[in-house]
Amino acid sequence: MHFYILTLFPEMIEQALSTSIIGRAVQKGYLKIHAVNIRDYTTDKHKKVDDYPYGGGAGMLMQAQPVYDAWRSVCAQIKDRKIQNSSMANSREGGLGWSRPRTIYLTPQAPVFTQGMAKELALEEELVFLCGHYEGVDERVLEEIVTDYVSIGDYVLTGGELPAMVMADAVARMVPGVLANEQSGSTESLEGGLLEYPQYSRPEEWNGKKVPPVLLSGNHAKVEQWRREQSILRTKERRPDLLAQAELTDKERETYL
Ligand code: 6GU
Repeated sequence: MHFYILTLFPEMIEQALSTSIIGRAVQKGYLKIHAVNIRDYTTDKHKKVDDYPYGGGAGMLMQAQPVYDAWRSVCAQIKDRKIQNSSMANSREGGLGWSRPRTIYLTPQAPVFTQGMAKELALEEELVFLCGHYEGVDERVLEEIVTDYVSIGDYVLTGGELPAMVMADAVARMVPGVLANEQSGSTESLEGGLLEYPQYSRPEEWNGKKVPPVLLSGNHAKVEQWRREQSILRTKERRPDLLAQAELTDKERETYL
């Protein structure tokens, strides 16, 4: 899967996404991260990419031209790669029409990102993220290129880079092969709308605290039952708002809620 991240701070992206699990997935060829510097596309002789908002107000806006030209360049790269990969003869589009890539603008003025969205976006062959800075981006270029507006939560950040990296990480780990253990992509927190159960490793006793005995019992069914109960109780305690949507049996609702 290809991630194209349009930003004024490409080093920030390259640094973060070259580390740990995502970095390993890039090295193994499951993911490719393209950090695209919007400033490289400005036609301004002083390399300017921002200007004052019409009508006045605080701060500067990113101008339409460099953003649009950077995006067009990414679209051309995607198209070239598709032509290379598909023999022109049996390509459905005959090498002509190409649908525009999914293009996500990171903004607090949008629906909040969820695990469900991460799963859905992981089915795409390529994703384009536009990171705004300053007070935002000229509305006209957003209208032209953006397919999805996404926020990562109800608070304000200084730019879209951290949200883009949050989304890229969450999407990437749903791409087959990225996680070493395929199971961990699905049985974790938020699957079935419940939080994950507590976990323990060696030693059996630490700081006067013992590992719950059921986990040492070797009884698989009992362990699963205990984990399920812990998930429900933890969700009730920490995120009661999730319980309405959670997949619980009638018996579980009766027993725990
Ligand atoms: Cl997606 N962008 C910015 N700039 N701030 C945010 C956000 C996004 N989500 C929450 N705060």
